[in-house]
Amino acid sequence: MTSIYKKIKASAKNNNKLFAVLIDPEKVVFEDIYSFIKKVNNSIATHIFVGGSTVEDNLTKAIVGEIKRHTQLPIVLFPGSISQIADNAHALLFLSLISGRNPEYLIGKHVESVSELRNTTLEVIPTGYILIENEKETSVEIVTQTTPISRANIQKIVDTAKAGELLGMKLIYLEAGSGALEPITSDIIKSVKKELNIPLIVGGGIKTKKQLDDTYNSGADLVVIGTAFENDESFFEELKKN
Ligand code: 1GP
Repeated sequence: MTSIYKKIKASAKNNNKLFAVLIDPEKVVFEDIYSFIKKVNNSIATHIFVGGSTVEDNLTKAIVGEIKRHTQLPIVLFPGSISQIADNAHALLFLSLISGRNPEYLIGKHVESVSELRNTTLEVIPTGYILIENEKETSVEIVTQTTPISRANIQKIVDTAKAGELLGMKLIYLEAGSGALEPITSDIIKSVKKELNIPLIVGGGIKTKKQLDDTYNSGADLVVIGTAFENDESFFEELKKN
């Protein structure tokens, strides 16, 4: 099987846009997963991401198991903590929070997670995770005790993304925060994209088809949406497969 990362890379090269629906195990009702995943399957989604800031132990594995019963889409863990490593998913974004200066989220948690990862067949994808300031405090900030980069400081955002690439990370994820009031701006995405040779993921605060299209047109290779579907599943109607 071609690796999930290789496919993301090939898609980015060919300008085939990718779309991930984010499922937070704490926010989904187990019994509703089947009907939700049916909508995901009929949409433009190419990936399902699973993760949240605070998730109780073992819940992720149960949720991934149920999602897998109903879809062929690759399931990628987007973990907020080590307890969200579930060996029944396909891949894991090995996130290093490079916008912050908390060593725990730059390398500490990663070292701790290895004893668990060793026993899985998860495809581990090193990802530079960059939190960009939003008007309200995000759960990532609270949980990680880090400060996001100001949206006005585009050069710092670009330099941070490039440093991640130079360190060998395979993806860069620009994050406005779950439920952000506004998505990451076009200027930021364009400037980062211009300098990067690795695929770019963008997420946080995208609630409309227009915002999604703007995010793609600015240069995002893969866009992640979670909250908009939690608030209103009819949004899937606008994102149906052709
Ligand atoms: C959050 O980027 C993701 O980590 C998605 O954000 O929930 O705002 O869509 P939303």
